[in-house]
Amino acid sequence: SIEIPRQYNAADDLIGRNLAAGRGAKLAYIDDLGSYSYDELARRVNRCASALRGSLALRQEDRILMCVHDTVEFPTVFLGAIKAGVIPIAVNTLLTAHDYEYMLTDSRARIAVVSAALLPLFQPLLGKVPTLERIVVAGTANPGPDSLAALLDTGSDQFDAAPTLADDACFWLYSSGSTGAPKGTVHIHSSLIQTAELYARPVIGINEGDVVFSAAKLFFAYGLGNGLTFPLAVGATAVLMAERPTPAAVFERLRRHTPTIFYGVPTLYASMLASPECPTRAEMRLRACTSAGEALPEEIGKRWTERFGVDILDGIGSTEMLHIFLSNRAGNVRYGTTGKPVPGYAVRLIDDEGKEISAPGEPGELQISGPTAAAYYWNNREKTRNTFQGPWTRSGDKYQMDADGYYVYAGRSDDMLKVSGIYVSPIEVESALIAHEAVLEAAVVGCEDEDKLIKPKAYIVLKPGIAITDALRDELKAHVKSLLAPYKYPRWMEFVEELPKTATGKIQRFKLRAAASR
Ligand code: 3SK
Repeated sequence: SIEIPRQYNAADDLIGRNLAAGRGAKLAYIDDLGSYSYDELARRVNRCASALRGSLALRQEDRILMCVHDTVEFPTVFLGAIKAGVIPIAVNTLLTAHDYEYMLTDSRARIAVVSAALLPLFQPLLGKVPTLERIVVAGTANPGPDSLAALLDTGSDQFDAAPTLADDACFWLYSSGSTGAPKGTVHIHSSLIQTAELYARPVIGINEGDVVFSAAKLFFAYGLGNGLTFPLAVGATAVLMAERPTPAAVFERLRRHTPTIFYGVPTLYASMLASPECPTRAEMRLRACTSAGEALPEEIGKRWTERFGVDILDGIGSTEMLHIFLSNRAGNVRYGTTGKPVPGYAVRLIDDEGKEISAPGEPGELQISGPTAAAYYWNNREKTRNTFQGPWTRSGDKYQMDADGYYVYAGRSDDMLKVSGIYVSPIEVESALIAHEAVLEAAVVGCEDEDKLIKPKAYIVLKPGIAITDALRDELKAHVKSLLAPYKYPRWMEFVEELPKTATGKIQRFKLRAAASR
């Protein structure tokens, strides 16, 4: 790991190093509405920091929740808060009002900064969540008194960073598990720059000449590194896109901005390759691509390299470790594996008896040790103790090592599914299905689609007398989408007479997983 002074502010470092290097006039961001130099970003961050501490009267260590699409407003608020010593909590923009109510209540964030399109989900929470004092609206075409633009107008171009320490809480991300509520994962100031120095610089080879584009959004730990920490750490330029990363939207940015580094997830790479609209090799100037979120199928990787002449560096990270700790390397890519440990991190595989596995081919739980581990889960001692065990962080992923030291994904230790790179709890989907009047019981497992990527499949026992029709299938899918974030809905439904169960009535998911994979 790199040396970080005891008094250290992550935002001050990420912005200040570019001004000190004379990059003030260089472009830091390009979003859907414009381009912003490092000088302009620094001004916005200072204005935000001074407005948070000034007109909003926030104190050091207060929290603000951010539900913000990928525009320059994201780095403005995220870094502005950090510079002010205020703790930003960046949350997934695809969730429900119920999820946001939980996160606001759990975190006791005093302010929510919310993209205009998401305001209807948050407005009813003002008054309902007692600790929420105000909603600031980002990305509005008509900036009113509650807008981020108006708030920034109250701030100053100059702001001295709050006297934070390297070990102080800096920002949170929420991480979900198979049971229980999402956990506020508390990261410290020193971690952001460490992810850039340990992974992005040596593994991707990012430098100030790069133009980077991440289809993974900034609210994910993966996207946050890709589109904020890494480019700012080296003075590169990042392209931001507010809309959903459909192949068409991504192609448009690849053609318009010709990034040199592209960061995606396997589902997106598969659908890009399947699209007739995909740009040609000659239209692009990619020199590096990365994938994370779920294991990249070998076939997708090979087809990408064949088509574009550039490898995808598949890796794995976690919200808890902040970014990638195991990755393939340029010139040494072995598709179908997640590569080898990133220097600066140690990994080990632990068997069911708690013993470390040393032989190749034996699967065990992957545990990681490295300087970017989160400090703890907010208000959750039990889960903190279970996940963060001394220097080791448990991943919940099973891996095995091959004879050459490459790590190969072998599934989850819990029941969680990774769908397009986002965790989905099968239990949550089952509860939503059971809430429908036609459903008696339901069990959800992962099933591979035609690209070998996991999607939720539901096995459903209907109440007596309910007929199986296409209309019922559509209704059940719509019902799940109305209760949960839409990406969680079951892509397939199989109606069964009964679910396989143990003598004590526990659903035997392994039998359903085996059935789903046939
Ligand atoms: O899902 C991953 O592999 C990942 C990668 C980088 C940062 C965070 C995550 C969850």
